[in-house]
Amino acid sequence: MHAQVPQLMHGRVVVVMGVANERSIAWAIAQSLAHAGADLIFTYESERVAERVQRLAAQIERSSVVMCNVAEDGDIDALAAFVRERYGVLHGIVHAIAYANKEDLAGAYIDTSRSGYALAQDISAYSLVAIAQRLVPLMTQGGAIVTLTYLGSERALRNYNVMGVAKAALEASVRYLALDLGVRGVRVNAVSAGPIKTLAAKGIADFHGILREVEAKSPLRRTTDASEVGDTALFLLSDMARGITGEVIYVDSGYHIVGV
Ligand code: NAD
Ligand code: IMJ
Repeated sequence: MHAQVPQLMHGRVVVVMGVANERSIAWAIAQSLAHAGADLIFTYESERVAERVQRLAAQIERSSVVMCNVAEDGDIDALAAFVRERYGVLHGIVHAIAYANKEDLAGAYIDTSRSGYALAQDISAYSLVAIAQRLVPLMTQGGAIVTLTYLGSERALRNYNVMGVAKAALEASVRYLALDLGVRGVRVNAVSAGPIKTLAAKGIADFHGILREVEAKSPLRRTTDASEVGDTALFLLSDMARGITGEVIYVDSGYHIVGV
């Protein structure tokens, strides 16, 4: 399947943040990167998922695993120290992390608390800045950063609420980071994925109905597969995308272009 893009990432070191299980979009991105020859560093949120991520990473040659809760500056400092000591250089970062309180992802946006708003922004948007601050100094040969976003950043989508506002901040952050980092040869882009049944989609009201809507209305008449997101992230992290920065690329079967 990946025969057309052999070793696009040979000799490239990439940090992949956000694998929780085999359904995670970050895991699909890791598959694409591994097939293209990249060296991968997986980070995981907490001891709760440690064993699962270590078991998954063991399936991939040339990989290592580090704990990193992005709410903790010290954890990100430790990640940077690990990458510096073990690899000496970094070429790519995959940021596939989001979190909001469950109660803020249902009902009315107007009910969002100050602390719920701050939490969603901190984990889902500010974390990209905190990570770039500490890891970009290791991108001494240039590099690329890819994050994950969703259509709820620009359309008011039922229940997405505080996450939509955090994703709007994340996308704006992609543009400002791209402006900062271009002179260093570091590109920053986002992939806006269509709905995919992952842990982050569990318990979302009528997720099944949302998937059916994409099947019915999108130009490609089907839902998004995580492997499609993986291959687009690979493209953005590779030299094939050397002219692209500050951009949001949609991998959503074309759903977002369709009018009523
Ligand atoms: P997922 O639950 O597998 O991944 C989310 C990850 O965020 C998990 O690995 C979790 O451990 C991590 N995380 C949460 N808080 C963290 C913290 N404090 N420190 C470190 N890691 C933390 O679900 P996913 O769908 O693969 O989500 C990945 C990204 O894709 C998210 O940014 C999400 O918003 C985005 N996205 C998902 C969809 C979808 O439909 N699933 C669509 C578009 C965009
Ligand atoms: C999430 C909420 C509401 C509607 C949603 C989603 N739709 C989709 C998602 C339509 C596709 C998934 N998504 C794009 C996300 O970014 C999810 C983020 C998320 C999910 C949870 C669930 C469990 C929890 N906190 C969360 N924080 C962020 O406790």
